[in-house]
Amino acid sequence: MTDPRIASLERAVHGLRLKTDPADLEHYGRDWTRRWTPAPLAIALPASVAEVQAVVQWANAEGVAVVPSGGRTGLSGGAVAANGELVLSLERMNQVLDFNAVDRTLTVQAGMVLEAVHNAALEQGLIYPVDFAARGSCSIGGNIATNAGGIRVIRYGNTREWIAGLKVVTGAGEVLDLNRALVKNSSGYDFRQLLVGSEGTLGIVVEATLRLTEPPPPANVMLLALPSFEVLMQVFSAFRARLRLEAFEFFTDRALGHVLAHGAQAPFDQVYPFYVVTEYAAGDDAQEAAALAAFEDCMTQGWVLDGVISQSEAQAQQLWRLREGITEAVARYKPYKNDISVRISAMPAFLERTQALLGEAYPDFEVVWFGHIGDGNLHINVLKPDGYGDAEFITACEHVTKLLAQVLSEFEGSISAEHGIGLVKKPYLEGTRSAAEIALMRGVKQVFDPKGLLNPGKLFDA
Ligand code: 2HG
Ligand code: ZN
Repeated sequence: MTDPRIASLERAVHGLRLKTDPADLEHYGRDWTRRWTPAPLAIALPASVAEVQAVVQWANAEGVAVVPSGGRTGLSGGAVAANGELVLSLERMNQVLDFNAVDRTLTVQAGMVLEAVHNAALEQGLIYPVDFAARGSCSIGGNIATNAGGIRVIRYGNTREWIAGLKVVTGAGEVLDLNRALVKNSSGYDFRQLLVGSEGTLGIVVEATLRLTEPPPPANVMLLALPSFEVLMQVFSAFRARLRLEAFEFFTDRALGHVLAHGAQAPFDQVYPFYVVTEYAAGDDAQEAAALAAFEDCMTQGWVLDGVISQSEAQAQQLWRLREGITEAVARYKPYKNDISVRISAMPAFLERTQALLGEAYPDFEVVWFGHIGDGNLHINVLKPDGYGDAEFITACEHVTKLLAQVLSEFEGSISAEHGIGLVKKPYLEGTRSAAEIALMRGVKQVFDPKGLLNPGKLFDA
């Protein structure tokens, strides 16, 4: 029997597209975490801001929880609907609304896929520079909701730097047009930035005005082989001192092993313990010479053992695949993911402590390290061994995450660098944010979403 609330929603929002097939409930009720069993009430697919607002107003009248939904590529359970919530998918709202050449802004609907945003910017001779491996599936609204980072943060910063304006529907059902693409606006609280990274708990992003910038100079990609963790920061400093870095990413031999097993081409004839893939401006002879000099200095110091420089766009992509393919290559092991950050300067000491902690804590589990070393952001994926039940494995990993959270709190780092808190990291929020901050977050939630209907249970419990 159909839930009477669905008929009520259909009456309240005339013409709203709804999906209730079991396959759709399953598809839209989960994200890339794959940990929770999806169980949404229904999927609403509004086509306009007015429809989003009407759905939220209906949800307030009926007391129905709403989970905003983009590409659902999140890794923290922020878009999971496992408790009879209404999923509000923005996927039909995926158009460019405006390009302004003078302001250098692109206004888009929230359901637009990141790659389509990139292409729309390129058509205007400009770039939207936030980029990561999920570009073909994630949506700009989801990127904004999590303040997504990625592989070019080192040069361009996180999503929040690129948001000139936001249109949102609050939990109370009001439409707010925030900042309206002003460059300067010193008129009180900046709700636009408050909404960025709020994980769908305060409002639903429906439109965004994005800042664009000029394309970078031609770049080369270099893959470096390193003997140890200890030299990572030295290599980073040596390269950053000489080059305009667009990216500086690292991964371990284990990570590479999984990507090769998944079909990528081996970069060297032999195996090394650690690798860095870096992209840097190489538009002229001086820049190319600087890159070679940085490489040679690091070789002389013994910090780098081997290297390859891309000779073509295709080879650059092959080298990038070694780093960007890791998440997909390890997915079949249902990894437990940590996405942590410390100040860049604290990285060497933190790495040492964490390596020792994980070595002791996980003698039986394979741990795959990679990440955005230039941003102080590490991804630590723990792979589930055969023979372990899902629940048993997660319990073991959560125990270690508690220890890791303690180390992070000593280092004044963050339990979520760029993936968000969602459901997965909720138990550890106190290690990263003070009690006073969390109390204020609850207060803010109460103001924007008085009935607590937007993405309930994400970030913190009611
Ligand atoms: C990346 O940097 C993503 O590739 C995913 O943030 C990280 O799978 C992960 O743990
Ligand atoms: Zn990442």
